[in-house]
Amino acid sequence: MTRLDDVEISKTILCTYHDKLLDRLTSDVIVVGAGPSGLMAAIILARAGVKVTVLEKRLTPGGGVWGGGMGMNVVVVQEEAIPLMKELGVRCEPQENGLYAVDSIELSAGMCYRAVQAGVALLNLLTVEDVCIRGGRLDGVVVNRTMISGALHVDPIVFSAKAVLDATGHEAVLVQALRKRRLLKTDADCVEGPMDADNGERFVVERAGEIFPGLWISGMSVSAARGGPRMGPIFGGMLLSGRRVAEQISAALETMRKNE
Ligand code: 48H
Repeated sequence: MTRLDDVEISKTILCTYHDKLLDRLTSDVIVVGAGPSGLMAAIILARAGVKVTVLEKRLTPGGGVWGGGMGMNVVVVQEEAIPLMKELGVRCEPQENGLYAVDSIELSAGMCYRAVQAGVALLNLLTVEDVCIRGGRLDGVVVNRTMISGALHVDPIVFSAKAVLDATGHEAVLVQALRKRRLLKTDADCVEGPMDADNGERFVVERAGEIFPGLWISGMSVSAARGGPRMGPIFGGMLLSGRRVAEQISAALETMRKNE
């Protein structure tokens, strides 16, 4: 057996994490929130060679997928999301009603695995507290350790990016940071609507997009920001919303490259 030196173990963690953190202070894309829509967007962008950093406040990435419906660890997806599930390598069990049942542990863990394998830096236990705006464009986020955020008077640090995705689900944290300063001109009074799976799923896909220069929204952030219906434990719309926003961000990065 290798002789184990306790300090060397600590040093390995410190050096590796320090290098990763330093490298990720600047990214092409920051995704805030490692739920299904944010992870889907991150995977697609990273597979296309984009430098993507995901910031997640909890210990465990995966967002609302882990809990399935009412804590029963199964989620539902619809036909349109099956190609994405195949790309993720996550198994779906077809049902007689045309829906598919998915093990929520396989989906959450599978998305995290695919993201990291694609080159995404997934930094957990970091809470995004605020936004940076320069020249009318959102170009970074203000971050603190989750254990510190809101508990201790310790100043945060900044991560910058060419594009930022608010994938924080029901909380829509970055949208709310803009709203409280009255910086969002549209949808100022919108709140998430009551349950309606069919329209809710359509809404989060169709209305995903750039809501402020430099800031995109996907998944439940779309419902919260633009007043769409909630949809309960069906997750195809979250994945498709993430894909849609990844395509838009990809096109925006391409335009930025041409104008550089
Ligand atoms: C860093 C943060 C912060 C912060 C939050 O809730 P999510 O799973 O989000 P989506 O939109 O990908 O998926 C929504 C889905 O899970 C859901 O809730 C559905 C379908 N509900 C339907 C219904 O009717 O209720 O993930 C958001 C992630 C979580 O992991 C949070 O911990 C994280 O964002 N997060 N990360 N800084 N300030 N706030």
